[in-house]
Amino acid sequence: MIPTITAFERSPDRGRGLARDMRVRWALEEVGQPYHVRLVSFAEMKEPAHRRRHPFGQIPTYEAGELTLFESGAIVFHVAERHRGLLPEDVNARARAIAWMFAALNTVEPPIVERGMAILLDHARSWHQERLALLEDRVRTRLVELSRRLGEADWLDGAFSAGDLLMVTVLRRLSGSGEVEKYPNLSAYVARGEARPAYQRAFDAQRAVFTDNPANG
Ligand SMILES: N[C@@H](CCC(=O)N[C@@H](CS)C(=O)NCC(=O)O)C(=O)O
Repeated sequence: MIPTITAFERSPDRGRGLARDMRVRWALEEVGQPYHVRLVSFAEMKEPAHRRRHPFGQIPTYEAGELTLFESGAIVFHVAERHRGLLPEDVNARARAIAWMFAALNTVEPPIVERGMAILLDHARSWHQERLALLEDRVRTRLVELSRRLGEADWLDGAFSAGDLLMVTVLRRLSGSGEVEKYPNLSAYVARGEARPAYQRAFDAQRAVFTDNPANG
């Protein structure tokens, strides 16, 4: 059964692979699972047909047979559970890899998203610069902590896992800010993720959605 995922018809990131379908595509590529993509416009995402797939009217979603899932973390976990290669066999190592999945989405991603939203939506507010400084501090705290824990290791806990896959995609959301580059080990960690052939296939596929759309000139 070939699953179908959803992605932006016109991603605001202009094909830089920052939208959350990227992590799902990457997971599917890592395990060698082919997939179909249903592209949705912003208007379609808010219509009942898509809200049946995703209660919050967002991407990505995942459909395979009778199963419909939303939330990128839940989808990556589902893929990792059903295929070999993204979670260790050893029970304790598996639990630790899952903890890193949660850490990526629950501890590291929120301040990064808050910072991004503030830049996007609040730049005209009188208090913007003051709040941005505060949010950037919160991001830096997490980066310092993550950098310390990663140390000289290639991946967060032994072999590459779904925890690394999510963490790399979360750190990539800071692309262009120069923040990750302040921590050479984190920068190298992201580059290691991006160098994986599965990452590159996923990246090229999402980029093609942007480049193949004549409206993007
Ligand atoms: N926690 C959700 C967040 C989903 C999300 O924010 N998706 C964004 C794209 S990366 C979206 O659909 N934004 C459009 C909107 O919210 O209208 C996940 O990880 O899947």
